[in-house]
Amino acid sequence: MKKICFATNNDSKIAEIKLLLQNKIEIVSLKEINCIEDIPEIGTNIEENSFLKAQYVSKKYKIPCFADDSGLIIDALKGEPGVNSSHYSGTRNDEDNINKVLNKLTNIDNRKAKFKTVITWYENESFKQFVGEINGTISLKKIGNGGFGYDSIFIPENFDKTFAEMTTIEKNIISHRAIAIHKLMNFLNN
Ligand code: ITT
Repeated sequence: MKKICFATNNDSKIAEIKLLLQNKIEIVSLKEINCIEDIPEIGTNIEENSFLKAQYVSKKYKIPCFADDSGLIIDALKGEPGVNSSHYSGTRNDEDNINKVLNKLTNIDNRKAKFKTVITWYENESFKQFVGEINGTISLKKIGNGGFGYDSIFIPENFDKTFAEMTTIEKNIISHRAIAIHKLMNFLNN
C-alpha cells in the first residue's frame, strides 16, 4: 500500500481522516517522517495555506502528501475568522477564539456561517485541490464536549445540535472535511 503523508499537526484532524479513509490508504504523520519544524502558513487565503503546507512537506521529504487548511466563515463578520481561524484571538487557543467569535456576535441576529476545508494533494511537483463546505449557524453559547476547534459553536444546517454534540462518525457523514476527502479519494482511485 502506498504511503502518504498527511501534513498536519492537529491530532483531531488525523483521527477524523483515519476514520474516513478506513485503512484504504496508509497515512503517515509529520512526526513519523521527522518533520517537527513549523510549516510556514503565510498565504492570504485558505487555498494558499493548504497548498503551502502540502508543497513544503512533499518537496522537502520527497513523499506524496496532502494537507488540509480549514476555516470558519461567518456572514455577519464579513467572512471572519476565515484564513485567520487558528489564531483569531491572537492566540492559538480554541476557548479564546470561540469567545472572540461569540463576543463579536453579541446582539447580532444573522448567525449564518460555513466551514470550509481545502485539501491539497501534492506529488512529484504537481498538485490538485479539493474543496468541502458545510453551511450552518453559530450557536448563542458553547454546547457539547466532542470535536475540536469551533465545533462547540457550529450547528450544521438541518440539525439542531452542534458538531461538538455529535460523534466523530456522525460529523464525518456531513462535514466539510469529509466532503473534501471523498473528492480526494475519487481522484486517487481514478
Ligand atoms: P494544521 O494547520 O496543522 O493542519 P490547524 O489546527 O492549525 O492544524 P487549520 O489551520 O486548518 O488547522 O484550522 C484553522 C482553525 O479552524 C483551527 O482553530 C482549527 O481548530 C479550526 N478547525 C479546523 N477544522 C475544524 C473543524 O472540523 N471543526 C472545528 N474547528 C475546526
